[in-house]
Amino acid sequence: MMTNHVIAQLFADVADLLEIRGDNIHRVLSYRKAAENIFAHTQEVALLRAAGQLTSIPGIGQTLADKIEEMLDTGKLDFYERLAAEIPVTLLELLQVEGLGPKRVKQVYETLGIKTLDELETAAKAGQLRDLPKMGAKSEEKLLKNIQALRLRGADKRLPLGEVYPIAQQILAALGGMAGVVQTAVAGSTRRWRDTIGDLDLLVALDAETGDAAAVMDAFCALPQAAEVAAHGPTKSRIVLGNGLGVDLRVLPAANWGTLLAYFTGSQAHNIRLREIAQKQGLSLNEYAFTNVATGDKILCATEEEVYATLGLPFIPPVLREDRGEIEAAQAGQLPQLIQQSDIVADLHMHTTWSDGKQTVLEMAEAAVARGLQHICITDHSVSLGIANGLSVERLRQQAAEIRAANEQMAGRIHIWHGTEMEIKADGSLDYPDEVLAELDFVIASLHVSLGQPREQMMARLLKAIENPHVDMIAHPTGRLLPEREGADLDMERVLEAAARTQTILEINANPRRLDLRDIHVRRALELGVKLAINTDAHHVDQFDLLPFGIATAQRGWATAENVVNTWPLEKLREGRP
Ligand code: DGT
Ligand code: CA
Ligand code: CA
Ligand code: ZN
Repeated sequence: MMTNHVIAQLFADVADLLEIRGDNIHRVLSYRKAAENIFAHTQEVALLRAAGQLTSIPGIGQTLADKIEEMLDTGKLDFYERLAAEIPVTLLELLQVEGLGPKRVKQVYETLGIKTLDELETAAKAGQLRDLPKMGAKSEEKLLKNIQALRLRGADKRLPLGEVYPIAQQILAALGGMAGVVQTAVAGSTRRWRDTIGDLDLLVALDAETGDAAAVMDAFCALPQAAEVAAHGPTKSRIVLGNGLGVDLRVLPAANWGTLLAYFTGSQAHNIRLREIAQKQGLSLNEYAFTNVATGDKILCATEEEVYATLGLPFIPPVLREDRGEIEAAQAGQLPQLIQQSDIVADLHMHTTWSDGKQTVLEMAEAAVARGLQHICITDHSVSLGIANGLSVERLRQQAAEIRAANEQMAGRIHIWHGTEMEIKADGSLDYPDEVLAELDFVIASLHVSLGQPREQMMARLLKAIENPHVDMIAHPTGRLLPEREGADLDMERVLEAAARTQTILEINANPRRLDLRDIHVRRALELGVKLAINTDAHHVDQFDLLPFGIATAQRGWATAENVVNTWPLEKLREGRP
């Protein structure tokens, strides 16, 4: 079956093959972006086609729509077949080797006939690569190391943002204290708060007088976290950490900071759009500066605001920089007023010692007060989730009494709702009967078990929960776990439509292992009028601090404060409940 997944993979391969062939970068990117958008699209491409709506997918114009129709009709893509006849598709695996770009892949293929990773490794071991232009014995040795590293980590391994973020903070703290360092920043996908990270990009700005780039580079390469130094240069170095994460560091004078930060924050697709706007103004743009093409004059930007202002644009927050319409919105003065953490007054999903949480109701309440929350909802697991010590109806009622007492004790400093995180069982039934649900302030339904069931079965389970009038919210709807578990096979469009129709809230689970709903589903949910929640699902008071990951995911889906029920005060949430 030509699922979105299969179509996206074919387009991604076409992009890579075109790049190896040396095609126009715009053409390459149009296929690559189409692949990303199709992969993440909530609606099945086959259904969109039937409705004549293929071009409603971002990045799909008539040309690509025709290609999709061809794939759906014939099960293959003639353009891909022709490329594959011209360029061996085994070259695609070579692109996974760190530091091996399409130009080099083309070169080793054309000059040495190397088509596979094994052949490349054999050639490197035999010393056959060192004499190629711009190679050398050292580069050859590094390439061999990178081939072996690839075999160890496996292709395309991305780490969850939650693992990368603290590492970034640690390294920047170590470098930020050095003499002559004016500013440090994370860049790349980490600064854009993407859910998974290919490699970490770090930047350091130096004082023109006192800055010492070589000292910063030495300190970076000597970090205790560095398992390996992949490159050690005067302004650019790369280390690899024990967990396989590559970390790039670049050092530049503070006067270039704005263009540097913008360039390395990306995304690449966003950057290309910025450069096109610059070109229309007779400017070129790279990481160092704008250059007036006619006069050669440079415009240095010390801040990103200056970069965008030079292009006649308002500042575009990094979370939006994916070329998903943010440039057009900025040009029209219609960037969304993104939700901020300071807008949040409630957390509606958390656990206590009643099930598998580490703290009591009162301890969670105190921790929530300390974080400025006005109301929280205690949602321990339900009876069938035995491994999490789920609550029987009897224990649920005992808990209600404890929460009443806790509310009295908190004396208005915070309000505690009594809820549940109820299992949607493998057979599709719900874990508590309706009359028990009716006693609760807030009912979450969740999928934790048998996530591998076929789509129709998963959909039936989830839709039944959404349709139940007592269910207020669905937690982490797909059940994905980053980086290893993809989540249930759901027709997200139908899920979102049902949630909109029944006014069921969908959660953005802030835990960085989940970030579920993901950004693109958030965006579509908002288009359909679905209400969202951002919850930490804290099992420990420290996990309240995971909230920024949820906020960023909401922002990446263009959410404003009004879209998110956690910004609503107590009374509004009480009344707004279906
Ligand atoms: P990742 O590492 O796969 O999670 O994603 P990024 O976005 O961090 O990508 P990375 O590390 O390859 O590059 C960091 C940024 O540097 C990227 O977002 C934009 C910029 N950049 C890298 N390569 C290119 C390029 O070939 N052209 C342009 N315009 N920008 C690039
Ligand atoms: Ca990166
Ligand atoms: Ca990088
Ligand atoms: Zn939970």
